[in-house]
Amino acid sequence: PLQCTLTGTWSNELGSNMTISAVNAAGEFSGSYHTAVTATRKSILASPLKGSQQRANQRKQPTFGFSVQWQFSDTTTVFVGQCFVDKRGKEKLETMWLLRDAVGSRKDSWKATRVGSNTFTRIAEENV
Ligand code: B9F
Repeated sequence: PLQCTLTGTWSNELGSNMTISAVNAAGEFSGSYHTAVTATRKSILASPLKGSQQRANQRKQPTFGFSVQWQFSDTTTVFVGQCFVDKRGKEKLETMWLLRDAVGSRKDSWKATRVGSNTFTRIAEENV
């Protein structure tokens, strides 16, 4: 496509998958995130995501943000990024994320946030 749309199923370099359902006129969307990694023994559960994209359908390469409430831990991740379309029409989501851990007290707050980046590419629904 010439224009990047977030709707669909995406996969990142960690092997995590997310599915974003329709983006509404206000640019808001929701979906489901299935992380491939967790760093604990707890079993992974698909977790809801909610976000919005800037000026949906007016920008070729829109910026967006969304948050994920993990269903198997007390933590939250927010992602912020931009959708790019290369000259072959292939879309990539370049993102950075912050993962907030739940710590017991304010004195432990300094160590509660992790940061990283992920690149997502679109995958066919049947590969999920
Ligand atoms: O691993 C996280 C978690 C929180 C408390 C125990 C486990 C939840 C899943 C986060 C998944 C991250 C990565 N997956 C992905 O696709 S979100 C950003 C990355 N992109 C141990 C203590 C705190 C974190 C790990 Fe935990």
